[in-house]
Amino acid sequence: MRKKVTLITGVSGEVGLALVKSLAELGYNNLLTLDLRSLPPEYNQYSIHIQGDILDKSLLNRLVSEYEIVAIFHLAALLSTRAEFTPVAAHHVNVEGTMGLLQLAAEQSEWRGEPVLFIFPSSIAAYGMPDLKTKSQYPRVREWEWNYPITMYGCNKLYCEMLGTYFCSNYRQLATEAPQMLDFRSVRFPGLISALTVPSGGTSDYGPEMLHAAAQSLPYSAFVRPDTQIPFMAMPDAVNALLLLSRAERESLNRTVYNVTSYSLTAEQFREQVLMAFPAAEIDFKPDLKRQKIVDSWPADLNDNDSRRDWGWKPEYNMERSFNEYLVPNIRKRYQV
Ligand code: AKB
Repeated sequence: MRKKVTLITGVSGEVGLALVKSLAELGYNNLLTLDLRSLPPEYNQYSIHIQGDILDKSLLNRLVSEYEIVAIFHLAALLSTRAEFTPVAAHHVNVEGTMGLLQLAAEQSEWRGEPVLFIFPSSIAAYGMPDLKTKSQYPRVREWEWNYPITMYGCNKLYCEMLGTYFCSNYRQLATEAPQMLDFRSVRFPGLISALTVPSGGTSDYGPEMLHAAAQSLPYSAFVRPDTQIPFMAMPDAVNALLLLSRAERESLNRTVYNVTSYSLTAEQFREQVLMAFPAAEIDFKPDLKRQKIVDSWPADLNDNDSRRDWGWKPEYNMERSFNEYLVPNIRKRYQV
């Protein structure tokens, strides 16, 4: 008999490393992880790790022949800034990679006679505010508003949310009597901040980069204007959101895609928080016009009422707790300052 496993793709990224550790600590002893990179040695205890590409069909076929995949956390993606430099590669990974996994999950669901759970982190990048005036007029956007992304990554995320919803509700059902194929659930994250890892390839990275630079006494120039405002979330809340959504009763979910957020602040307010912890930090602002345009198109905040109502979402880290109890102490430990 094949071993039942929960598959995590993109595990070597920021969310993946935090998620695999949390799942293992919660007693998930059946984790199968997949990434182009190897896992840092201290993470090897948490999963059976396969180094490989989600676009490699023969690898996915091999996994299915060896394991019964009951749930998938599909985290592998090229983020917003990186995707603008390599849009075709981003489309391959972000869209075709997701399509391949949705198909795998649909086939597994049919074979098992029970839907595979498919958790898909999406992003504020799925939104596109046309200008700063509109951004300030609509500060807390709902899931269905302003879905006009201006980046390849944002387009990819929005389309894959729709693909997942289609696989969940309509795939082959209009043509056959096929049962529900898979149980697709997605959260749109704001900018995430981890104390343990430094992001790369994203456009919300100026926040965490500021903090990690300050802790290492390195000068830092943020690539946005001081008044730039987007929502952020500490990594433990992001992991908690994925876990809560994955454990919610299907019947209580009224949507397939949910906003989640924690606190919204400007780049200047972010700098002030960093300076409270590291008063000697040298932080200035040198906006990069292209990256600025991307962040300006993202909403200043998200309305996550539906997540709160349907599956009990509530961030544990507001801005103060996030900096004082999670980010600053752990970053000090990390850089021994
Ligand atoms: C990025 O900046 O691309 C990501 C995101 C907001 O999805 N951090």
